[in-house]
Amino acid sequence: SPPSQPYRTGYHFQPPKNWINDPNGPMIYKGIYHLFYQYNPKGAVWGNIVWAHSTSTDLINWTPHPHAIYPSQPSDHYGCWSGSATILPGDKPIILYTGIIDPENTQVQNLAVPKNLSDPYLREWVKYPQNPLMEPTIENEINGSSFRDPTTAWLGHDNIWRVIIGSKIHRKGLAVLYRSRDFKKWTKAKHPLHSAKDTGMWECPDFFPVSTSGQNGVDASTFGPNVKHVLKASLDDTKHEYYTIGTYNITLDRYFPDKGSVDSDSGLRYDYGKYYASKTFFDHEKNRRILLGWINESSSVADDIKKGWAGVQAIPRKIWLDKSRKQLVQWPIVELEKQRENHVQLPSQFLKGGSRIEVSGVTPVQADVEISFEIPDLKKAEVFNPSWTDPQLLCSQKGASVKSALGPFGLLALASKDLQEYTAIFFKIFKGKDKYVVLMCSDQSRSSLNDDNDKTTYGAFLNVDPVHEKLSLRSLIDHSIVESFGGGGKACIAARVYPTLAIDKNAHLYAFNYGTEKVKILNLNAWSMKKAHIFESVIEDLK
Ligand code: DQQ
Repeated sequence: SPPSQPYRTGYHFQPPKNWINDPNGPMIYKGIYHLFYQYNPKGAVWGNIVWAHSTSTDLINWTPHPHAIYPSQPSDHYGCWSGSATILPGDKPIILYTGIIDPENTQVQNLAVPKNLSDPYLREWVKYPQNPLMEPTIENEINGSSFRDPTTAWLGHDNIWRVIIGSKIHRKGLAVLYRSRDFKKWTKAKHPLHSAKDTGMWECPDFFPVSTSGQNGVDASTFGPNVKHVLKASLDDTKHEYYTIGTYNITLDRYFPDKGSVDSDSGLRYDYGKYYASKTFFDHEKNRRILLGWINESSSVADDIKKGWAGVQAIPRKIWLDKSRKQLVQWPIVELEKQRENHVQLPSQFLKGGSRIEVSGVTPVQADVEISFEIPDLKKAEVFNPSWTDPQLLCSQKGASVKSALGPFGLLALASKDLQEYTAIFFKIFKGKDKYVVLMCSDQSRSSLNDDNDKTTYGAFLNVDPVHEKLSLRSLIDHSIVESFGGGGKACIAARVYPTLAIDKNAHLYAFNYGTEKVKILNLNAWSMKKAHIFESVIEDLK
């Protein structure tokens, strides 16, 4: 008999039931990773928001704890929205979060500290009795319904803490800056750290330094010539996240995006699929910066209510500055590889135009697949039209079924035997004016026979030179998730899919090439993924 819950994940984080959204306050404390997240204890749709809490030693297997932060003061009576943790000197974690104070969703910023620092699980949190610390007023010109999501704070050489809060004035999105000496009395700076016209409300901003050499992360309070800074905003209007790379001038307390780095709808994204309200933290034990993000459903609200849950967390990604210094690179944390089993490797081989090979020996619904290609003859590539500026549009017009010379080639995930259903993750290569253009797509249009799902196709341009570099793709397949990394993490696309046939033992995995020219598979490695221990114990009263 078919499984009653075919879309529940095997190794992506999700609670047993109900709605989840943004990751909150991620940190490492005494060797334990903490994930808090927006959670509705009462149902599978957004509402009644509290901070649920889980801890882990590997960011993959998680132990649930009682809710950490929930309405208990006038300053958060109507909800405990997103926020961040900062580790104060002396290894003292502190949380800033947004409290909702009335039915109109007026927003203020609150503080909470662990009750007992000797508990590595930080199970109990105490709110500052004088909350809120920051509130909207006429004088400070903050709109009370657009004032939320404090970041991790950073400390200047002047011993003053800084934090930014997402906001907007009319259509201008902004990162409001506050300063404090003691983390309790905060003063709004005259200028925002940064703003951009016509971007609407900036939710869940994130601001952090990245090293200009290598993949190591650095602490939030690192400045100087060896780092660049990154500013990310989650745009409420489009539910897409954009980031820029730039320079932080600490004297002016302002951020200047590099030329060519645009913070508007044409800018860089962490993920070109479904991925939102993300947040990074510095893992000082492993010297890396880790990115967490929420992957929402693409199913209908009625289906979410029927299945009793909605929302998952993406696999945590290590994040660093690319050698070009023009973009970030992301890769699933190395700990994920412990979940791998049943390794299958295919010999290097040519994949003729219009052909497909099945990858057997792994469980196609719960797998990790890495494939890399080499293109024997690039000369035949279709000519790129410079008016093609929108990769998502290009991927939807030139989906998996539209062949060109070089591509589509890639993977067919969660495919039914007769290919009535599949999700295609693939590349197409075009000949541009002075270089080749690589397009990466995740085509969900045939992912399910159920048309109630949002089956939008996603796409990104991939900054890889197919003349000198191999073209690689890694996809993390997990029942209703296909999370893909192109070019070693230069473009990422997370997708949600809900097959009706390609579930459980009836799903298949293929490598394919529907272009007219042959491509060479250099490597294909696939693994089944072990089920992670996430909420396996019976959860009694979480509160
Ligand atoms: N989710 C939270 C807000 C945030 C939004 C509420 C982003 O704090 O702006 O659940 O998804």
